Amino acid sequence: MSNSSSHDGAAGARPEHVDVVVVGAGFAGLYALHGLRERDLSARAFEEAGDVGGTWYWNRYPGARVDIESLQYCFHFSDVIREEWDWSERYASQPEILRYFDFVADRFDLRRDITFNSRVVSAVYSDEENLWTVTTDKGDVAQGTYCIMGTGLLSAPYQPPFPGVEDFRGEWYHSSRWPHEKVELSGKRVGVVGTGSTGIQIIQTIAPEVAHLTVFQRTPNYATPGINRPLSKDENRAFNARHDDWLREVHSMFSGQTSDFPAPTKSALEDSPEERRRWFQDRWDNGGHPQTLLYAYKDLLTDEKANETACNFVRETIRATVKDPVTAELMCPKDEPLGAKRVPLEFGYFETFNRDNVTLVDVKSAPIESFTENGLRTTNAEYELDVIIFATGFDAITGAMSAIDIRCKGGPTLKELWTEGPKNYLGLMIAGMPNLFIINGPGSAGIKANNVLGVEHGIEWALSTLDHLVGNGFDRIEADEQAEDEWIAHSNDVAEASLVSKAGSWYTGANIPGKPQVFMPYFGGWPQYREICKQAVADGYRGFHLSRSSERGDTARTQLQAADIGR
Ligand code: NA7
Repeated sequence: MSNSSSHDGAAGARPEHVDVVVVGAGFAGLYALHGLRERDLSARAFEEAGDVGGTWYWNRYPGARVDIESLQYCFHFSDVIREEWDWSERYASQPEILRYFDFVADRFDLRRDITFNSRVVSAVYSDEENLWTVTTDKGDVAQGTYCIMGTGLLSAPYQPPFPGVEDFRGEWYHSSRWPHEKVELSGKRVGVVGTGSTGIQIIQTIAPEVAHLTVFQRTPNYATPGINRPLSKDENRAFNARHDDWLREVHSMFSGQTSDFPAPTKSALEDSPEERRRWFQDRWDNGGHPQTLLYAYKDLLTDEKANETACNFVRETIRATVKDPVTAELMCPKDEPLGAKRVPLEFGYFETFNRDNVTLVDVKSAPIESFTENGLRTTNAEYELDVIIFATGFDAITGAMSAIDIRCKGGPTLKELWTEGPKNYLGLMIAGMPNLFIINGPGSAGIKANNVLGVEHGIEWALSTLDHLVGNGFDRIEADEQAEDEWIAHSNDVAEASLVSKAGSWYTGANIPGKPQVFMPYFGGWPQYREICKQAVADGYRGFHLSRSSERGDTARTQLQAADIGR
């Protein structure tokens, strides 16, 4: 298809004309480029980072590791990739995942369509021309009929605006902007702010190396054990041999992940306390994200009393592990259900607090006020530190897209459209933003399931939609506003019916001051989500408007054009 004007990536280059402009070179961007090339559709991808990898390019802090089993957390669309790549650990480390990205990019020769070190600052759609114009901070411009936003869930770091940073004489880092060169921590007094998944990984990794570690904790987390181990070539092969069966199974799982345990059928309240304890202990000892405690019983995410039994199990385990009773009590999460926040995986985290060189500081009762020349000051003490690490999370799910000036010419920006929360239809498209595909964005079930499956679903939906548009002479698709409202109402209903919306977190936007608070992932379950998306297509792209530029103004609902589909 179209590709005019050579692209040299230089500032001020004239617009490159392609069929599809892709934003990002993480899982979504790479799969999009591969799929587009297979269809002979031209593409240009822009990536802020210096190479492929998305969140795995940036999050190179000590101890960074995936919290979904490596065999599941990877591309599933390609036999070639699976056959030529072996994972070396149950939970791969960040360097190994980055090597995987490098391998995929090389294997499919994807880098030639990517401009690196170039951050997209605007994406503007012209209704007249049916064209997206995407511009970067380096002055690169690409124009295409379609735009795929593969900007990632966790790519806009959040740094609390503590005053006095310019006074601090030591070094400080955000976990998600970790330097490429080694940061020397040995023999230093190090402070870590934040005890989410990232903080936990950093703390358990650096504690043995540093002179002293001060952990600034605002809210404790129900972390559960990962139980990592090496994976042999044979285990990789065995997984590949049953890959088709695995795919069928995973697509039938509410959680979008498979585990060593069968799907739960019992209520937690049906078992005696002793039976429950054994049941939980089995899963705890096996480790792993979905199969830990959340899916030990069928009602842990829907019934507060059932959930509390699992919370108590985790608290008892923390109290039995952390020797200092005051520290142990501070580390026990209270007043929030297990699973409402994403459950971090830990690898010796709780034991870390038995070390003499580790101190826990409760910054809920005495919040951090400012940096000082020598460290950090809370409302009741000053802490002298050589290095401060912020593991304070992300403006998740919407942050990266909202940072881009995305709009239709003359219309509101996406950020303005989302002032009350991120409206969208099926987590795939947005009313008022034609031909813009969002991948694993708000409204997608992939966020709560396995993110890579979510990405593959979003990209495959976009690619098959492009096939449909091209094959039927359409060149414009847009979500219907009413369909969007109905989807958001349904999404809110399913979230409300469970316990997942009962705690503030990056899922709800509560971690970012001033951000509208809505439960952003779809929580009707992975199979139901896939089925709803599939059914919308089968019903003639129900809830979308498809049209041809040559018939501008023709906005007839696509149900009326159902006869065209499948021609
Ligand atoms: P999270 O899970 O959002 O955790 C951020 C942590 O930072 C959390 O403990 C916060 O405490 C803490 N935080 C944020 N602001 C402050 C201030 N001002 N003072 C003290 N502490 C603060 O981000 P992660 O990077 O750990 O994990 C994100 C996802 O990445 C994770 O779920 C995995 O999927 C991978 P709070 O809980 O808000 O009280």
